[in-house]
Order: sequence, then structure tokens, then C-alpha cells
Amino acid sequence: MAGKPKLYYFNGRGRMESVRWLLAAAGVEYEEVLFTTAEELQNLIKCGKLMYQQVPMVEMDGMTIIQTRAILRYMAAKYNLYGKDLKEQALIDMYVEGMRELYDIIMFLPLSAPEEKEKNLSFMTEKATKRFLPVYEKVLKDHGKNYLVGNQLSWADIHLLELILMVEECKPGVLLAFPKLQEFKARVSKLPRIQKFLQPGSPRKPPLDDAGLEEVKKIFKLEKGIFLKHSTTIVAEF
Ligand code: GSN
Repeated sequence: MAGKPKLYYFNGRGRMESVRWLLAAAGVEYEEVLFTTAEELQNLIKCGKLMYQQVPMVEMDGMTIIQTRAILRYMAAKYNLYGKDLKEQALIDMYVEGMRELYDIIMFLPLSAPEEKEKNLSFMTEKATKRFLPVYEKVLKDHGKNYLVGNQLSWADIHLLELILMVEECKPGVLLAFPKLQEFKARVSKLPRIQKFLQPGSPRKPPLDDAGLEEVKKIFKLEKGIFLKHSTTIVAEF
């Protein structure tokens, strides 16, 4: 029998958290190799397994998989969370890709320069409430089903719940204007595997605190003030 998937990342949410969510929702046990220093990342790079010298990386089914979306798509398909046909897959991709845009903005918020924190938070809130959350609210309202696609749990639902909770952490009360999303959140949070993952002590990672942020900056050698300005997800001017 194949062993457990092995996740390689730093000890925080980042891009790997969605992988943890997906595995949790699928009821799949996994192992984690969590590095805490730049040397550990460099050692992984020297092994030659990181195609682009980047993590996340997952070893499973005799493969080394990199690129977050490739990892997630493989798992979604493997664990029957990727729709029943190509059309449902396309819908799931459309929803998830929108979610990834908002996700990236939130993921990089802690790296905002101090003087840009408020501006970036407003930028994220505006995108969440005006562009992305209304899409999923409308989908649920229009078809009246419990899940986004095909009336069964898919990767899109799991990712949406993860995203909703992230947005709420940054901006409490953000769901007040979205009744269908409130119902969705309550419903999906109660699914036994998800409920378990949301309990304290699960492998779910907390938001990045100051110590975690410093660790991440050291691991990836992020120079203060440089990263965001060169990021494609949050620009200083808008
Ligand atoms: O989605 C992906 O897996 C890739 N398109 C991006 C992966 C990535 O940027 N990984 C970062 C750490 S996670 N946070 O962004 C990384 O390994 N950076 C080191 C580097 O030299 O780019």
C-alpha cells in the first residue's frame, strides 16, 4: 500500500495550507517535513527535487509534485473532489482560480510595509466584498444547492471555506452582506472531517504571528520593503 503523502514546507499556512485543507477534507493522513531555517530549504534544493527551487513540495504515489495548483488538482482528482466531468471541472477551476487571487492577496498581507498595511487591508476588503465573494454568493443563490458545483462537495467548496475564514480573520463581520455564504460556512464547517480540522490541535496552522513572519523572512531571505513592491499580487500604487 502506498505511504502517506509527505508535505515539505515551512511551519505556517502559506501556499501549503490549502493542501492541508484538501487532505483533511478527503480524510487522508499525511506527514509533514517543516523546515525552520534557510539551510534546510537550501538542503532540499540541493537534493534536486524542487524543480523551480520553490516549495510547496509533496511526495506521494511515487511522485514528487511541486506547484501548488498542480498538487491541489492532483489531489482533488484523486480524492473525488473534482466534479463528475470536464464541465464540472471547468467550473471548479473557474471558482478556485478566483479564490486563489484573493488568497494570494491575503497571504502577502503580513509582509506589507508598515505604512502600507491599512491600504493593503482596504484593497483586500474591497476585492473580497466587491469582486470575489459576490460571485460565490450568487452561484449558491441562483442554483439553490448546498455546494458550489454538482450538488456535491468539491475542492471549490473546501477552498471557499478556507478563504472565508481567512477573510474574516482580517475583516470580522465581512459575511454580514452575504447570507448564502453564511449558510454555506455553517453547513460545510459541520461536515465531520472539516469540523475535526477546525478543532484546536488539528494540523491546521494558525495565522502568521510576528515570530513566524521573521522566520519566513529568514528562510526565504526576504528583504524588508522589497518583496511587496516586486510582487505581482499587491502593488503599491492603485
Ligand atoms: O504556487 C506555487 O507553488 C509557485 N507558483 C510559487 C511557489 C513559491 O513562490 N514558493 C515560495 C515559498 S511559499 N510563498 O510564497 C518559495 O519557495 N520561494 C523561494 C524562491 O526562491 O522563489
